[in-house]
Amino acid sequence: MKANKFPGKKCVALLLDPDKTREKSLQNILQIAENCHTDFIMAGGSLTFSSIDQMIDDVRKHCNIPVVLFPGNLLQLSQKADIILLLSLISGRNSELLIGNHVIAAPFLRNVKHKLVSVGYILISCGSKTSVEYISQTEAIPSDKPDIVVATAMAGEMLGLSLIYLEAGSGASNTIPPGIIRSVRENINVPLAVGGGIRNKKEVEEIFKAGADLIVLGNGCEKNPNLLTEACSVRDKFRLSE
Ligand code: 1GP
Repeated sequence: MKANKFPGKKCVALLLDPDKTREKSLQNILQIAENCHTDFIMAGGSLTFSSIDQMIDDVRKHCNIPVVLFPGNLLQLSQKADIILLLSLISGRNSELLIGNHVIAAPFLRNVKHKLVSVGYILISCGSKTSVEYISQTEAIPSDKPDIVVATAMAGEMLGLSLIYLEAGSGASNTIPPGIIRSVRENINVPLAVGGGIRNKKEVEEIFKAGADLIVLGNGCEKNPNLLTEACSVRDKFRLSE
Protein backbone atom coordinates (compact mmCIF):
# COMPACT_ATOMS: atom_id res chain seq x y z
CA MET A 1 0.00 0.00 0.00
CA LYS A 2 1.12 3.59 -0.38
CA ALA A 3 3.21 4.93 2.47
CA ASN A 4 0.34 7.02 3.82
CA LYS A 5 -2.00 4.01 3.95
CA PHE A 6 0.39 1.29 5.02
CA PRO A 7 2.18 1.83 8.34
CA GLY A 8 5.49 0.42 7.05
CA LYS A 9 5.56 -2.27 9.71
CA LYS A 10 4.12 -5.77 10.07
CA CYS A 11 0.31 -5.75 9.90
CA VAL A 12 -2.58 -8.17 10.27
CA ALA A 13 -5.85 -7.95 8.31
CA LEU A 14 -9.05 -9.83 9.03
CA LEU A 15 -10.94 -10.73 5.86
CA LEU A 16 -14.69 -10.94 6.43
CA ASP A 17 -16.98 -12.72 4.04
CA PRO A 18 -20.22 -10.66 3.80
CA ASP A 19 -22.22 -13.90 3.44
CA LYS A 20 -20.95 -15.37 6.68
CA THR A 21 -21.17 -12.36 8.98
CA ARG A 22 -24.37 -12.53 10.98
CA GLU A 23 -24.82 -9.59 13.38
CA LYS A 24 -23.92 -11.55 16.52
CA SER A 25 -20.83 -13.31 15.16
CA LEU A 26 -19.72 -10.08 13.46
CA GLN A 27 -19.93 -8.23 16.74
CA ASN A 28 -17.88 -10.95 18.50
CA ILE A 29 -15.07 -11.10 15.97
CA LEU A 30 -14.87 -7.30 15.69
CA GLN A 31 -14.59 -7.01 19.45
CA ILE A 32 -11.69 -9.47 19.37
CA ALA A 33 -10.19 -7.57 16.41
CA GLU A 34 -10.33 -4.30 18.27
CA ASN A 35 -8.92 -5.77 21.49
CA CYS A 36 -5.83 -7.10 19.73
CA HIS A 37 -5.42 -4.00 17.53
CA THR A 38 -6.00 -5.66 14.18
CA ASP A 39 -4.73 -3.26 11.54
CA PHE A 40 -7.39 -3.68 8.86
CA ILE A 41 -10.77 -5.27 8.21
CA MET A 42 -10.98 -6.49 4.63
CA ALA A 43 -14.34 -6.87 2.87
CA GLY A 44 -14.94 -8.85 -0.30
CA GLY A 45 -14.66 -12.28 -1.88
CA SER A 46 -14.70 -14.18 -5.16
CA LEU A 47 -18.49 -14.49 -5.07
CA THR A 48 -20.82 -12.81 -2.59
CA PHE A 49 -24.59 -12.91 -2.21
CA SER A 50 -24.77 -10.09 0.34
CA SER A 51 -24.23 -6.35 0.07
CA ILE A 52 -20.72 -5.06 0.67
CA ASP A 53 -22.08 -1.58 1.51
CA GLN A 54 -24.26 -3.08 4.21
CA MET A 55 -21.37 -5.05 5.61
CA ILE A 56 -19.14 -1.98 5.77
CA ASP A 57 -21.92 -0.11 7.63
CA ASP A 58 -22.23 -3.02 10.06
CA VAL A 59 -18.47 -3.15 10.65
CA ARG A 60 -18.40 0.59 11.39
CA LYS A 61 -21.16 0.18 13.98
CA HIS A 62 -18.94 -2.10 16.03
CA CYS A 63 -15.36 -0.92 15.55
CA ASN A 64 -13.04 1.83 14.35
CA ILE A 65 -10.60 -0.34 12.42
CA PRO A 66 -9.99 0.91 8.84
CA VAL A 67 -12.01 -1.04 6.26
CA VAL A 68 -10.20 -2.20 3.12
CA LEU A 69 -12.31 -3.12 0.11
CA PHE A 70 -11.03 -6.30 -1.54
CA PRO A 71 -13.40 -6.51 -4.52
CA GLY A 72 -13.89 -9.88 -6.16
CA ASN A 73 -15.71 -8.24 -9.06
CA LEU A 74 -17.24 -4.96 -10.24
CA LEU A 75 -20.48 -5.58 -8.32
CA GLN A 76 -18.51 -5.36 -5.09
CA LEU A 77 -17.27 -1.83 -5.70
CA SER A 78 -18.10 0.53 -2.87
CA GLN A 79 -16.98 4.05 -2.08
CA LYS A 80 -17.61 3.46 1.62
CA ALA A 81 -14.34 1.72 2.44
CA ASP A 82 -11.36 3.64 3.83
CA ILE A 83 -8.98 1.95 1.39
CA ILE A 84 -9.89 0.38 -1.96
CA LEU A 85 -7.65 -2.26 -3.47
CA LEU A 86 -7.41 -1.84 -7.23
CA LEU A 87 -6.49 -5.41 -8.01
CA SER A 88 -4.73 -6.56 -11.15
CA LEU A 89 -4.58 -10.34 -11.38
CA ILE A 90 -1.06 -10.39 -12.80
CA SER A 91 -0.56 -14.15 -12.41
CA GLY A 92 -3.32 -14.65 -14.99
CA ARG A 93 -3.85 -13.70 -18.60
CA ASN A 94 -7.49 -12.70 -18.39
CA SER A 95 -7.41 -9.21 -19.92
CA GLU A 96 -10.62 -8.20 -18.12
CA LEU A 97 -8.82 -8.64 -14.80
CA LEU A 98 -5.69 -6.88 -16.04
CA ILE A 99 -7.32 -3.77 -17.56
CA GLY A 100 -10.93 -4.32 -18.77
CA ASN A 101 -12.64 -4.03 -15.38
CA HIS A 102 -10.40 -1.14 -14.40
CA VAL A 103 -11.63 0.85 -17.40
CA ILE A 104 -15.24 0.22 -16.39
CA ALA A 105 -14.52 1.06 -12.75
CA ALA A 106 -12.49 4.24 -13.37
CA PRO A 107 -15.42 6.72 -13.68
CA PHE A 108 -16.97 5.27 -10.51
CA LEU A 109 -13.68 5.51 -8.64
CA ARG A 110 -12.55 8.94 -9.77
CA ASN A 111 -13.98 10.68 -6.69
CA VAL A 112 -12.23 8.29 -4.34
CA LYS A 113 -8.82 8.22 -6.03
CA HIS A 114 -7.16 9.06 -2.71
CA LYS A 115 -8.42 5.73 -1.32
CA LEU A 116 -6.96 3.55 -4.06
CA VAL A 117 -4.02 1.20 -3.67
CA SER A 118 -2.91 -0.57 -6.85
CA VAL A 119 -2.20 -4.23 -6.16
CA GLY A 120 -0.39 -6.90 -8.15
CA TYR A 121 -2.49 -9.89 -7.17
CA ILE A 122 -0.64 -13.17 -7.69
CA LEU A 123 -2.47 -16.45 -7.35
CA ILE A 124 -0.30 -19.43 -6.45
CA SER A 125 -1.54 -23.00 -6.62
CA CYS A 126 -1.23 -24.48 -3.11
CA GLY A 127 -3.43 -27.58 -3.23
CA SER A 128 -6.89 -28.00 -4.69
CA LYS A 129 -8.44 -25.54 -7.13
CA THR A 130 -9.75 -22.45 -5.34
CA SER A 131 -12.83 -20.27 -6.02
CA VAL A 132 -10.74 -17.36 -7.25
CA GLU A 133 -9.06 -19.59 -9.83
CA TYR A 134 -12.38 -20.85 -11.15
CA ILE A 135 -14.21 -17.51 -11.04
CA SER A 136 -11.33 -15.59 -12.62
CA GLN A 137 -10.85 -18.28 -15.27
CA THR A 138 -7.11 -17.98 -14.83
CA GLU A 139 -4.42 -20.48 -14.02
CA ALA A 140 -2.56 -20.08 -10.74
CA ILE A 141 1.25 -20.21 -10.82
CA PRO A 142 2.40 -23.65 -9.59
CA SER A 143 4.02 -23.42 -6.14
CA ASP A 144 7.05 -25.35 -7.41
CA LYS A 145 7.85 -22.55 -9.89
CA PRO A 146 9.18 -19.82 -7.55
CA ASP A 147 11.08 -18.11 -10.36
CA ILE A 148 7.85 -17.39 -12.21
CA VAL A 149 6.31 -15.95 -9.03
CA VAL A 150 9.37 -13.74 -8.44
CA ALA A 151 9.47 -12.48 -12.04
CA THR A 152 5.72 -11.77 -11.89
CA ALA A 153 6.10 -9.78 -8.66
CA MET A 154 9.07 -7.87 -10.12
CA ALA A 155 7.06 -7.03 -13.24
CA GLY A 156 4.19 -5.81 -11.08
CA GLU A 157 6.50 -3.48 -9.18
CA MET A 158 8.09 -2.26 -12.44
CA LEU A 159 4.61 -1.44 -13.76
CA GLY A 160 4.11 0.84 -10.76
CA LEU A 161 1.83 -1.31 -8.59
CA SER A 162 2.14 -0.30 -4.93
CA LEU A 163 1.57 -3.65 -3.22
CA ILE A 164 2.16 -7.28 -4.17
CA TYR A 165 -0.32 -9.80 -2.78
CA LEU A 166 0.62 -13.50 -2.83
CA GLU A 167 -2.66 -15.42 -2.64
CA ALA A 168 -3.10 -19.16 -2.02
CA GLY A 169 -6.90 -18.71 -2.23
CA SER A 170 -9.49 -18.61 0.48
CA GLY A 171 -9.58 -21.92 2.36
CA ALA A 172 -6.48 -23.21 0.56
CA SER A 173 -5.21 -26.50 1.96
CA ASN A 174 -1.66 -25.11 2.20
CA THR A 175 -0.29 -21.63 2.74
CA ILE A 176 2.12 -19.92 0.32
CA PRO A 177 5.46 -21.69 0.95
CA PRO A 178 7.80 -19.46 3.03
CA GLY A 179 10.59 -20.04 0.48
CA ILE A 180 8.52 -18.28 -2.21
CA ILE A 181 7.72 -15.40 0.14
CA ARG A 182 11.43 -15.02 0.96
CA SER A 183 12.43 -15.00 -2.72
CA VAL A 184 9.80 -12.41 -3.61
CA ARG A 185 10.75 -10.26 -0.61
CA GLU A 186 14.39 -10.26 -1.73
CA ASN A 187 13.46 -9.03 -5.18
CA ILE A 188 10.90 -6.27 -4.64
CA ASN A 189 10.76 -3.14 -2.50
CA VAL A 190 7.01 -2.51 -2.29
CA PRO A 191 5.01 -3.96 0.64
CA LEU A 192 4.17 -7.66 0.43
CA ALA A 193 0.81 -9.14 1.51
CA VAL A 194 0.27 -12.89 1.95
CA GLY A 195 -3.01 -14.74 2.44
CA GLY A 196 -4.87 -17.98 2.00
CA GLY A 197 -4.99 -21.10 4.15
CA ILE A 198 -3.30 -19.63 7.24
CA ARG A 199 -4.67 -21.57 10.21
CA ASN A 200 -2.25 -21.39 13.11
CA LYS A 201 0.29 -19.27 14.96
CA LYS A 202 3.27 -21.21 13.61
CA GLU A 203 2.26 -20.40 10.03
CA VAL A 204 1.83 -16.73 10.94
CA GLU A 205 5.35 -16.71 12.42
CA GLU A 206 6.86 -18.43 9.38
CA ILE A 207 5.13 -16.08 6.94
CA PHE A 208 6.14 -12.91 8.79
CA LYS A 209 9.68 -14.26 9.19
CA ALA A 210 9.88 -14.97 5.46
CA GLY A 211 9.21 -11.29 4.78
CA ALA A 212 5.46 -10.66 4.57
CA ASP A 213 4.44 -7.16 5.67
CA LEU A 214 0.72 -7.87 5.78
CA ILE A 215 -0.92 -11.19 6.65
CA VAL A 216 -4.55 -11.74 5.64
CA LEU A 217 -6.63 -14.11 7.75
CA GLY A 218 -10.11 -15.29 6.78
CA ASN A 219 -11.45 -18.83 7.28
CA GLY A 220 -8.90 -19.59 9.99
CA CYS A 221 -10.43 -16.89 12.24
CA GLU A 222 -13.99 -17.96 11.50
CA LYS A 223 -13.17 -21.41 12.87
CA ASN A 224 -10.88 -20.18 15.65
CA PRO A 225 -11.25 -16.47 16.52
CA ASN A 226 -8.31 -16.88 18.91
CA LEU A 227 -6.06 -17.10 15.82
CA LEU A 228 -6.52 -13.36 15.31
CA THR A 229 -5.25 -12.57 18.81
CA GLU A 230 -2.32 -14.96 18.33
CA ALA A 231 -1.45 -13.45 14.94
CA CYS A 232 -1.49 -9.92 16.39
CA SER A 233 0.76 -10.97 19.27
CA VAL A 234 3.23 -12.47 16.76
CA ARG A 235 3.02 -9.20 14.77
CA ASP A 236 3.78 -7.21 17.94
CA LYS A 237 6.88 -9.31 18.62
CA PHE A 238 8.15 -8.68 15.08
CA ARG A 239 7.42 -4.95 15.41
CA LEU A 240 9.55 -4.80 18.57
CA SER A 241 12.48 -6.30 16.71
CA GLU A 242 12.04 -4.09 13.59
C1 1GP B 1 -8.39 -14.97 0.72
O1 1GP B 1 -6.19 -14.65 1.45
C2 1GP B 1 -7.51 -14.58 1.83
O2 1GP B 1 -8.37 -14.02 -0.26
C3 1GP B 1 -7.81 -15.35 3.10
O3 1GP B 1 -7.82 -16.73 2.91
O4 1GP B 1 -9.85 -17.50 4.10
O5 1GP B 1 -7.97 -19.09 3.64
O6 1GP B 1 -7.71 -17.31 5.34
P1 1GP B 1 -8.36 -17.71 4.06
